[in-house]
Amino acid sequence: MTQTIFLINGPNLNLLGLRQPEMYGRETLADVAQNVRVKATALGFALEAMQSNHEGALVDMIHQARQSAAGIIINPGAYSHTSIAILDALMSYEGPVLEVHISNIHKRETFRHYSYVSTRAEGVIAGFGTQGYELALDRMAVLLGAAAR
Ligand code: CA2
Repeated sequence: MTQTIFLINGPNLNLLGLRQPEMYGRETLADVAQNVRVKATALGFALEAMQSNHEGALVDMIHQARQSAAGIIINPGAYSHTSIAILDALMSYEGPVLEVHISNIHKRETFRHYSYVSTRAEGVIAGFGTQGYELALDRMAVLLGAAAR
């Protein structure tokens, strides 16, 4: 049966490509989902891309992943730095979790240097622009045993 990967984006990432291109690039969130989906299909996975600006809705998506997703690629946005609720939800999820940040959070304000989610994630990508999502998918394929490395 085809395994599904959840691509979850948090608050304000619906504005991708529409504002602050110097920080977050010119690709829209729809472009990102399309690129990752093409790659996922080539690797034999289904992709479900979702985004919310609401912490509880993100928690619900992670709960949904417990039944439906073989792995989670998540950019929790600003909630990375604040949300124990999202961390707890991810703790209840058994599959691999990869965290993506478009910008290099370690080169920015100190309040962005700590991510609760990183304490749960198998791996973290930061500062690779929107390409980071595709790199995370490559890694997810390895973690799920669909690609050798
Ligand atoms: O670098 C990242 O991916 C972040 O997760 C983005 C978050 C920020 O709070 C994190 O510290 C790092 C902010 C997302 C804002 O997204 C926008 C995209 C385009 C235009 C405006 C905001």
